[in-house]
Amino acid sequence: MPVVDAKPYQYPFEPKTTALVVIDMQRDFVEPGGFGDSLGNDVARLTAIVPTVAELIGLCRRYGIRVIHTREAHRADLTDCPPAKLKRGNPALKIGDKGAMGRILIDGEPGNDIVPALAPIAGEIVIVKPGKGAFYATALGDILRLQGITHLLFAGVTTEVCVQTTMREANDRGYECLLVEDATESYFPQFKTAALEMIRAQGGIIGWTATCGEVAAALAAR
Ligand code: TIU
Repeated sequence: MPVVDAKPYQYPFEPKTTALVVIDMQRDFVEPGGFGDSLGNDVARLTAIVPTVAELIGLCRRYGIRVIHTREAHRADLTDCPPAKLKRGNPALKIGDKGAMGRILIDGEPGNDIVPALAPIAGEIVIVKPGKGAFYATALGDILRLQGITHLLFAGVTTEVCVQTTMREANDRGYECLLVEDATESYFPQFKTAALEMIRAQGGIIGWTATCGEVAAALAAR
């Protein structure tokens, strides 16, 4: 069985019962003109991790680890968007407004797509989620249970918002969770550092962290 030299201690996992969850690697967060940009963020930090996320996805595909993608998205009529979420942050462009890549954070709009370099392939599940967590109001929990998944590797953006929320949801549901450190990013470097530290503190209170290279080494050595 592969064993990752992770923090705070070793993380053994069986590829057949493990899934990689790639959170919200969408143009809306990673490219200029999307939702992240409209909230006043510099998206360059997020764009920079695309090659590492691509490497991790390729690795998982090669070793038979199921790859699941998520997208944060709302229905065109916004009936699944709480008014509080719509108003929050007083953004330059609100959810549903027309931006440079179509309507902001709306399912089916160009900006809502996963970036081309990380596009899902046939057979990979895409979870469309209205919240920050991927378990809220989605079929993710049922899918993982039916597929016999017990271990989850996490990548994507942003570390302290959708990634951490989903990892906490997964931890409460009994999954053994590992966040791939260099395949996740935040608009705020200090928030990424803090999120990684709080996840693995107290003996891995939420889960483990390791680099993409450390996951690759575990898979190569098994
Ligand atoms: N704003 C921010 O940091 N993140 C989000 O709104 N969504 C996700 O993290 N995907």
